[in-house]
Amino acid sequence: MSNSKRLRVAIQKSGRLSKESQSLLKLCGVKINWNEQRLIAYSENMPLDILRVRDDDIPGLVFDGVVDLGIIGENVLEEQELGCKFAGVGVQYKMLTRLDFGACRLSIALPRDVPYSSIEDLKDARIATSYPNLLKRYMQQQNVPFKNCLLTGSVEVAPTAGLASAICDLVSSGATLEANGLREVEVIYQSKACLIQRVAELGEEKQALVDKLLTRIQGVQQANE
Ligand code: PRT
Ligand code: ZN
Repeated sequence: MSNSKRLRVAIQKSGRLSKESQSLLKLCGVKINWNEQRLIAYSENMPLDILRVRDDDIPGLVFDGVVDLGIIGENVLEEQELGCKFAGVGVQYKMLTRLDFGACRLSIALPRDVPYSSIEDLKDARIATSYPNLLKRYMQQQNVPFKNCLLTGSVEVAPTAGLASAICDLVSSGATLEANGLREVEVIYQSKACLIQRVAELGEEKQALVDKLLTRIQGVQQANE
């Protein structure tokens, strides 16, 4: 548990959420000397430190109270939360706000020439994905049994490589599916980045800083609307 007097915020080190997480903090008036190599970046004008980690590590750091806040894609957050739930482990965190970046959807896609009329067509299909829990929840809700093929990368080439007959992957523009001869047949989850807080009390001063940041974030987001 973090008992530091400084607020600890975890953001993605390098990837699709990094730049916008950094810009958001900057727009909220947090001054940081970003040194690309450092795991920790210290704010010069607020009692706040940034931890830069892989996005997959952020939910666990918040669940365990090792950091106070985290900026993370809802897809990763919910996938991990469901994983814990399916394993019988409870997790806790507070959802502070959805953010206006990192938008994408998790979709099932099939080779373009494979006919598709309904989810029933996926009965017993082998589906490659990095999101086994979100996929499992969706297929259970639809009452359609399937076979899970867990891949942590290159999911879109699984059908061509003969590893699976369908995929379930993140989509934003659709260009990757298109380039791999795939077509989207079911959208199973809509995601954006979000800001979460650990559930354990932060203490008055740190909580006041969180409240101030949250008000500023809401101001920044309204100005962007
Ligand atoms: O190294 P680290 O583990 O931190 O990063 P990562 O490689 O796991 O994640 P990263 O940086 O790729 O994505 C971080 C988060 O950005 C995701 O968890 C989503 O919340 C969000 N996001 C938004 C996306 C996309 N859009 C997206 N398009 N994440 C991934 N993609 C990939 C998708 O997997 C597919 O390969 O982009 C490709 C599809 O894009 P289109 O535009 O061709 O459809
Ligand atoms: Zn990741």
